[in-house]
Amino acid sequence: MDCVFCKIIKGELPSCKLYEDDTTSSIMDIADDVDGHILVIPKKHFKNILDCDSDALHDMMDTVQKVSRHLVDNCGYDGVNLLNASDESAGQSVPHFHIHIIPRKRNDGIDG
Ligand code: DGP
Repeated sequence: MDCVFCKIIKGELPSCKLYEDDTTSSIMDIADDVDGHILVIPKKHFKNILDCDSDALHDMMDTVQKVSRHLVDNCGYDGVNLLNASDESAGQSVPHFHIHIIPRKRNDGIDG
């Protein structure tokens, strides 16, 4: 399948990987928009949250919490925003389920 995130997970494309376990991978987003923008991705291909099974969803949220805790406990951030776009109608540009983690600091000036 011609899926950019499947290729990253298989090691066929490079990525800056921050955390990995049996079912998920966490990488830096390629977009140079905000510091520390991370994507959490299931290793199994699902188009988005609408077709993700409950085991994979549980594993994804577990990883999202782990990575978020790490950012707050060890990297000087105060909180996080989580973002998911499911379906092109919602702005999804990569059709492999992923959750964005945007690390936040008090008064960092980022909208949202
Ligand atoms: P979304 O628009 O919600 O589907 O987010 C897709 C994100 O994926 C977007 O922020 C940019 C990121 N992205 C696209 N291609 C690559 C890639 O090859 N490597 C990495 N690390 N991120 C990518």
